[in-house]
Amino acid sequence: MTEGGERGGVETLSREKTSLKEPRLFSVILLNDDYTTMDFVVAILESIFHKSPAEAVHIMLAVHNHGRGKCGVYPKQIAEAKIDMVHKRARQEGFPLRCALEEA
Ligand code: TYC
Repeated sequence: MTEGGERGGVETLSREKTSLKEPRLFSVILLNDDYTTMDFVVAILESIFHKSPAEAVHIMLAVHNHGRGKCGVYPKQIAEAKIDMVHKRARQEGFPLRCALEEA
């Protein structure tokens, strides 16, 4: 609330409008390939996406069997940073593992 002014003894007050928007959310989608090892994918899901060992195996097998699977949902910058980390780690190990970004 901010003070407006005073006219004839009547004080007018004006309220500033604040509109807070929820951040847009994005899914990180893991893609299957024929060369990345299952163990490496599980390690990525545990270390970068903080999945439990059981969840990580479940997601890895879903990707292996269906071609793609969701690793998590994040604000855009965080999702992009995680994708960069996956691609960098995969490149370092010589695997073609890829992730995609999808608006949730
Ligand atoms: N299809 C791979 C294999 O048979 C395993 C794999 C799973 C690779 C998930 C990528 O996102 C992936 N070794």
